[in-house]
Order: sequence, then C-alpha cells, then structure tokens
Amino acid sequence: DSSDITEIENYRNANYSEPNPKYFGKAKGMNVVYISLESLQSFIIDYKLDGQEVTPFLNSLVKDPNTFYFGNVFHQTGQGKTSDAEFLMENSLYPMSQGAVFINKAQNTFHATPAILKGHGYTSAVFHGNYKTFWNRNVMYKALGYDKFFDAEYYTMKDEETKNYGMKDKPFFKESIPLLASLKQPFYTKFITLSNHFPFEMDEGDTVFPKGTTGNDVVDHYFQSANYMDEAIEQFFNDLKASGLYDNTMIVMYGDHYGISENHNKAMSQVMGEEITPFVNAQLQRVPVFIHVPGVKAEKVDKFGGQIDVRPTALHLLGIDTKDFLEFGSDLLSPNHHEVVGFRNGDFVSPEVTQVNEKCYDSATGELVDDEAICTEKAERIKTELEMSDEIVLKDLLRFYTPDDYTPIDPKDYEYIKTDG
Ligand code: GP9
Ligand code: MN
Repeated sequence: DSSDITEIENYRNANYSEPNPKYFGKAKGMNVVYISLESLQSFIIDYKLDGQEVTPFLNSLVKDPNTFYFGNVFHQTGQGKTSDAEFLMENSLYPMSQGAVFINKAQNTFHATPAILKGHGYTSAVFHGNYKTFWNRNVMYKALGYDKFFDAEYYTMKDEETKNYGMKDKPFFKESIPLLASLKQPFYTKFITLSNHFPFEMDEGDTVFPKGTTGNDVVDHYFQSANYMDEAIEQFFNDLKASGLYDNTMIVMYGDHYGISENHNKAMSQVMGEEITPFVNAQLQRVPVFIHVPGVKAEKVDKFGGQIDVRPTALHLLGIDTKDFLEFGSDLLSPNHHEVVGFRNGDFVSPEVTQVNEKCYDSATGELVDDEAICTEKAERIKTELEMSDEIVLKDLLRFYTPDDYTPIDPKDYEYIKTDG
C-alpha cells in the first residue's frame, strides 16, 4: 500500500544521482536504438585470438569519439536471462530472485522507458527474429508500453537464415531496416540479437573466423559467433548511415548476460590466462555497454555500474530527469554515481571490495579481506535495494504511484497482430 511506497520513495530520494550538466539533454529529441547483444561478455572486447581481434567493429567503437564505452558494467540477470536484461534496462528495477518478471508479473503496472517516451512524442517498437510469445513478450510489452512488436512473423525465417531460436543476426538486421524506416519519428526501438547464443555453433559458410583452441566446443565456438555478431552490428551501422537515420539516432548497446557458464571454467582459464576462482568469475560478469550519441564528445567511463544504471544514464542524455521515477539505478555519467553493484543473489562488486558467496575480497588483488566488516555495509545496502525492488514487483506497487510529468499508459491499448500490407 502507500506506506510501503513512502519508504521506497524516501530511499530513492536519498540515493538519487543528479544528471551531469555536461551531458544532460545532449541527445534530446533524437531517435533511440537499443541493441541487446546476446551473451556478450566484456572480456571479448579487445581480445585477440591468435593475433586476430574477435570484435574489431565494437573495438573501434570503444575508441570512437562520439561513443561512451562503459567497461565496468555488470549484468544483474537471474533466471529470466534475456528478458531480465530487458527488464533491467527499461525499468531500472531488479529482476525476480526466482523465475522471470516477464512471465510472472506481466499484469503489473510499470513506468518503463517506452511509456515514458510516449509522453514525449515517441513511437516505440521491438525487433526480434523469434516468435512473440517467447518469454511472454507479447503480453509484457503491452505493460511496458510498446506500440509495435516486429517478431518472427515479420521476417522471412528461411531455413538457411535461422539458427536455434530464430533469425541469424545479419539477415535479421537487413530485414529490419525497412521496418525501422517505416516508423514515425522520433522512435524508441529495441533490437534483440540471437546468433551469439549458447551453444554458439555456426553454420558452414557463416564465418571464416577461427575457432578457439581450448578443446571445449562451447568456448571455442564463442569466438566465431561473437565475431559474426560484431560483423552484423557493423552492417547495421552502415545501413543506418545509408538510410540517413544514423546522424539523428542515439544507439545504446548492452551485453544481456554471461554466455559462458562456470561449467567451462577450465577452458576459460586458458582463455584468460589465469585460474577462474569465484572472485575472477565475478569479474567475468562484466557486460559491455556502449552509448553512441551523434555530435557529442563522449568519454570512456571506468566507473563500476550495473545494467540497472543504464536507464537513468540514457534518459538523462535524452533530457528527461529520472528524479521522480521509482528506480534503483544511478546515472553512470553523474558525478555522484554509486559504484556498488548488486547481483541478484545479494553478492556485489565495487571498486574496493567484492563479495562472492558471502565472502569478502579486495577488488584490486582478489585476496580475501581479513576484516569482513568492510563488506557488511555495502551488502546491507544491496540487500535493502533488492528487498525494496522486490516489494515493488511482487506487490505491484507502481499502481499506487504516478511520477510527475508521466502520462500513464493502458496495456489494453496495445495489440501485436500482423496485418497484411
Ligand atoms: C530468445 C532470446 C534468447 O527469444 O531472447 O533467450 P535467452 O535464452 O538468452 O534468454
Ligand atoms: Mn540472452
């Protein structure tokens, strides 16, 4: 009820990170493209396999003057995988500790980015080469306020152009361009890639990139599928340029969750050149985040953050202050950004200390810290946040709260049915 909300509001107000005046509104009015980079972990950025860059295009963006690259962002997903990452990115709330929000709480009220931007004149759409019921997206997207959902029905889905869950990334992006160009501007869109998905095997002819040499198929194929995704993104950027959209579009890309699980630690130790201890494994949960803003002098951001922090960062670039939203993220570009990053299980990372399985490590050395109390305060903070976020999600609390300057949407107004033409 409303007393629960008041406590959360107070916490939220006390922890709000105000926008950086240097960047606030720098992308105001621009189109927005989000790209979910399937299973992409940060270790692959600038990684060389036998002298060859695995992701040369993304690596070039790290150095691009108009691109913010966030090298110390961690995924915070749970069992909802891709859908949890979507939820984090668009609501700045934590996913559920068990199960997927997308499946279990799609009837809730949310104040998600597509709905927020609708109030600023935006049209919104999702592009994904899988069928719309997967992860209950066709229901959840109504609660998030998506106007359109271009699912597998809108793509050719030819045999040679699909693999595992759906469209391969290159034909997916190719076929998406005319659909994207047909949208009323300004638009807010999300593209969910698929090719770099476990078990990462490629079809003959789709890649000439070498396999890894660990002898573990999952790890060895990851280099090939990550390279394929990198090429697909480069193709998409080129097509955006050719279509004239590029210069007026902010592009946000994020790794959705880890691709290589702890089952492959032995092979990963060869890849990383060090033993994959629980501490090192926590470090491997970094996912790359890029924000490209045309015409803006950007920087490399080393601050620690989580996926939960991307929404306030992006909305502040768009000139929308998130102060009044009930969210747990903190703007990564704010001088007051909070650098304690919670995982869904209550462990956390921060520049000073890292907690894994409730053990406290020095983040610089990976050594256990003698005085565990150093972790306690941060662990408490994360526990509080997870509890408050869970309250919101489990009790559907946002139905009792309307942020200032926010026009509520009604899920009943949306329907994702393909009509001919
Ligand atoms: C399927 C895609 C992949 O539509 O989202 O799902 P994942 O297994 O990564 O959650
Ligand atoms: Mn995924």
